[in-house]
Amino acid sequence: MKTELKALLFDVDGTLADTERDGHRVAFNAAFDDYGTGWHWDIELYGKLLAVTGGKERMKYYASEFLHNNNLPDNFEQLVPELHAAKTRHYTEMLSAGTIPLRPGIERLLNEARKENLRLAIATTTTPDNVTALLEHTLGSNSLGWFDVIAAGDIVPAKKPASDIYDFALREMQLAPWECLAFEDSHNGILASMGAGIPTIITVNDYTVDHDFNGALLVLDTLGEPDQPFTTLQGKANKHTYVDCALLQTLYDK
Ligand code: XBP
Ligand code: MG
Repeated sequence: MKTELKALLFDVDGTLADTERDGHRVAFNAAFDDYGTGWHWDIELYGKLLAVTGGKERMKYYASEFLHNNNLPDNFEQLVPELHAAKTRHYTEMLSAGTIPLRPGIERLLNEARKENLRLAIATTTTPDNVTALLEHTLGSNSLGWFDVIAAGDIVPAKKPASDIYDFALREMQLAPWECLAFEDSHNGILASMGAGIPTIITVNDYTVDHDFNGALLVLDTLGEPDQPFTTLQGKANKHTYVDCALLQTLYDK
């Protein structure tokens, strides 16, 4: 059966923007300070905590694996959603100050894909407000309408590495996985996208450069720009130096 590339599905954190180290991590620490927990997640520790996706889930993982449930406030279970709401406030304020830009090539590729009538979607673990704030403050509020579906946060039972969020986005778009390409940055991300059956392109960041991306169509340092070529870490991009729709079509046709 002849198939056609119809849609691009994007992860957010680490893929659209480098949000973790200087965004989410800083916002978590600000929330911990607000509540006087005495916790601080430094850059190295945060890298370990990224093993678990989702902010609430990450705090629980920290409590059980790093604090070993010692010195936890009695009301910890109730405190987690409150801390998370405070963290979301800090994070979205940071985004509205314009401190976190999109990664190279993202804006260019989204614009080109729209011209080529490729459909767009978001499939992320992060809270919906965080996605809205990132898009509004980087691409403008109209950009929310560029995406057929913004699948985010707690709308599915299981977060990445489960494939649920991608399965949800595919259902909403009424597309089969082989009609799409996904963009991810992490091992948990590619487990989710490929778990849903979607061929996946990876752009790494400092936290994910050593992750296992077995099965990826291509692993790059960034999507690149005409004057800022990408470096290929896995797979073949032939003569291409930045990701555009022509390269995506070549990868898809393989
Ligand atoms: C992103 C995440 C998110 C953010 C925090 O994973 O793990 O949890 O770190 O977001 P992915 P919230 O890029 O694979 O979707 O605090 O809003 O949950
Ligand atoms: Mg990610």
